Amino acid sequence: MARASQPVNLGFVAKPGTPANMGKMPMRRLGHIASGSAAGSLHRCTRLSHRYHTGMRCFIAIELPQAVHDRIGRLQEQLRSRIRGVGWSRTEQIHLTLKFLGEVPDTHLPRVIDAASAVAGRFAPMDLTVAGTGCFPPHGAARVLWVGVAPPPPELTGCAEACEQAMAALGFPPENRPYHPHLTLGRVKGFDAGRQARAAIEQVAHFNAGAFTATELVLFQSVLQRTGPIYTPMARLPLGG
Ligand code: 2AM
Repeated sequence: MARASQPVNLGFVAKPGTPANMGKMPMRRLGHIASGSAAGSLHRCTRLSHRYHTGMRCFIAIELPQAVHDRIGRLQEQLRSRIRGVGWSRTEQIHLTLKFLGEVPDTHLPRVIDAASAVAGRFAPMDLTVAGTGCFPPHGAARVLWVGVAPPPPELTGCAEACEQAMAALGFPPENRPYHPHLTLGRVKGFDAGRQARAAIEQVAHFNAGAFTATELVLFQSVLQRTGPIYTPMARLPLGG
């Protein structure tokens, strides 16, 4: 996946001695953001940010239904027995990212939610088929193993581009690579494992986890931990308004 080459700089300055990651902030303080309307929570959020000067690492994604997770879990099990040296994504956390934001200051969170909500409202629910497998980079030793969306419908790409533009308007740097919808199965550690992984992933290119209708975008918080990232939904943004 394309990576933002620069950290987001929106004029956010962490207060000395305060954690720069809102993941360490008690969740009850974030409750209104997750459940309330974005516009309604702006004032309260701004007040909070004056107190904490914190932010959170965020991305916009589509969640997968349980049946798709279950089939992806079985694929991971199958691959796990064939490839060593892969850090496997937690199955239940696998998602389809539309836009990675990086660090979002508290003060910007309501604006991010409003902008993402407006984008979601412009797109109808979309039928997605989770199928096909591949690796990043496309040649040589694999570093990221993924399951694809086949074929990616134009609405999905359009929605990702609209998220990109809406977030760029808020000051987030745009991705410099084309959007490639994928669900990360795992990350490969080491060159030999990368070659072995590519061969194994090619053998399951026919994989199909089924179709579902996406009805919302989700703004996730990502907290990086030694045991792997923890993703928490912060706002649910219905497609089609
Ligand atoms: P990936 O699985 O291909 O790494 C949370 O990290 C989500 O945002 C993941 O789906 C991840 O995609 C995606 N993402 C995109 N750009 C990222 C970046 N620069 N850093 C971390 N995650 C990124």
